[in-house]
Amino acid sequence: MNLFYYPAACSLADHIALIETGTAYKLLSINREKKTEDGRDFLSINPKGYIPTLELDDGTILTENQVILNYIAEQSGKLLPEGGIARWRTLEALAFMSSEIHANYVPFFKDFPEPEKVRACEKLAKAFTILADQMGDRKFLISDEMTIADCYLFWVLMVAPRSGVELPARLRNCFAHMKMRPSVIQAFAEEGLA
Ligand SMILES: N[C@@H](CCC(=O)N[C@@H](CS)C(=O)NCC(=O)O)C(=O)O
Repeated sequence: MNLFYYPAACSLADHIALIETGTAYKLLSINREKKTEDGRDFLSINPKGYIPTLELDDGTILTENQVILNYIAEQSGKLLPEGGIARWRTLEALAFMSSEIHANYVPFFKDFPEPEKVRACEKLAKAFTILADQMGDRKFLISDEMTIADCYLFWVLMVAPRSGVELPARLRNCFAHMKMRPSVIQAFAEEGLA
């Protein structure tokens, strides 16, 4: 399968999940003109025009980070608790990070007016506190085992400094230990990140 990505963008979560689960994949970047690395028109592949976009071996296209992460987990049988409340907490955390954190990064990515940035900072600070409280003393967000929520969490924490919001210590520590995982080191190398 092909993962369309921009270096250091939210597709990094899916990239890490692919490596963690041992799934075979090919990375394809997209340039400013929305041409893919293998010379195709990206908008004809995904009219939404954004990444992550997953192209399955039969040509099927999947979009939306939460869905792609779920697909990778379901296909591999890894990174998603099989049942019980932990499974729902994982999905809940993905939805929370997407709508309450990722969406509130937009004012910083697109340089919105200051009042919108201030409002976003307030929401982000609250959301980070909620995640840190939820994490408690566990190694990862949901349990001591890594899940797809942690793949997304890693990217969310990596980007947090752009907002200027200080991360709670638990999240800073989680980011530091995840950064040393072989999957993260490999993903950074493959995306050409420092
Ligand atoms: N709703 C999408 C949003 C994905 C998204 O925001 N992707 C950004 C990168 S982090 C992107 O491709 N932006 C480029 C654009 O919108 O042209 C998801 O959750 O997957």
